[in-house]
Amino acid sequence: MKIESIHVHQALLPVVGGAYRMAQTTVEALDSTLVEIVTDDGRRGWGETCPLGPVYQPHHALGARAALAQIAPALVGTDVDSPRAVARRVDAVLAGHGYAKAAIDTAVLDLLGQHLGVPVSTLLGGALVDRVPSYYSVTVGDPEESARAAATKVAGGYRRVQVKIGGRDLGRDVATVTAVWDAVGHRARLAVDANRAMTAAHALQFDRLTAAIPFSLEQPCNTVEEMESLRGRLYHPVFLDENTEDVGTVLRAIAGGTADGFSFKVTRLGGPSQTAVARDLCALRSLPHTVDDAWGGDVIAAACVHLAATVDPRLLEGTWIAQEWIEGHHDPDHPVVVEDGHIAVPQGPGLGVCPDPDRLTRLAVYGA
Ligand code: 0XW
Ligand code: MG
Repeated sequence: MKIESIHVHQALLPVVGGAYRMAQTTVEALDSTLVEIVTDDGRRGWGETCPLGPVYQPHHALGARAALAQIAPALVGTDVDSPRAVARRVDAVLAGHGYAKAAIDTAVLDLLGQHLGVPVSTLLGGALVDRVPSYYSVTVGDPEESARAAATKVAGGYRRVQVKIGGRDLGRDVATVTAVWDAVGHRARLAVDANRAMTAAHALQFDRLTAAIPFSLEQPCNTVEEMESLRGRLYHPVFLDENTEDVGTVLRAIAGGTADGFSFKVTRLGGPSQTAVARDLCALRSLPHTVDDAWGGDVIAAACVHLAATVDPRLLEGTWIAQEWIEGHHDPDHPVVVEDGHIAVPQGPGLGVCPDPDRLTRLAVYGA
């Protein structure tokens, strides 16, 4: 199976409800990049990368497309032999830019799955479940509004709620988390995500003021060094999200005891193959983690769910997908959706989703 051409598409994804609010940034529409690899035997494999705007992490849509313009010509005419072999070719023409390479890795897994007649979950280690738990993310808001949203979602089947905080008075964050806890209590597991907005001093104060509420504190501070400075000083377990920019950082955090868990973003780690390595490192130390991405449509959602299905259910915190915040689907025939707080693992060989190119804007074609 040889790569005949690589098509790069764009999908603009306006946020349902107008805005998604986090501590330091609010996004109103997301710019997703889809990669379609066409092989000489007529197969089409898909990948997707959709940074959450340009400041959530050091990724942006134009950067992804520039990286793909560098990579794609070098892949045309080469074999789709294994994800590792393709990754070596990709790494030989561009250093870094794992979030763009992630779309290539996903498309290669899709093609190999189709070729072998197995789902991507099988290529990643084998699905242990046929549906995975999702979690709901309550954006930064006032206490009553946040408590109401959390209670509604828990009543709808979600068993984990992430509450966004930060970028405002500490008292409001304490009040918000307290209100959510009062509303859902032990009916859901809580995560509190400051998306890097706190100083270490604020994180310590917030931690003490909420000591009686069980939750994991996700990425309160900006840098790995600040996060390391919190080690052993918090009541709450601490999760790393934005800092996990590659598997090496995950390894360092595990070895150094910096994190009690992780919120993995599949594209940030370089794709499903690299995230599977992070999954295995976590399994060695019984560390819980999510398997999700920052944003995007059915393709990245399917990739996340396939990988999440291979995680020891005891360690899987859930898979967040952007579906509730997006109008429509790349593949209306096989939409990836949350139902009853869970997401079914897509069926069939490969990813099990195939976008309709008419719903996308073709930006570039490399090869025939
Ligand atoms: C809740 N998420 C998975 C969705 C947004 O992309 C942010 C992210 C997070 O945990 O930071
Ligand atoms: Mg997070």
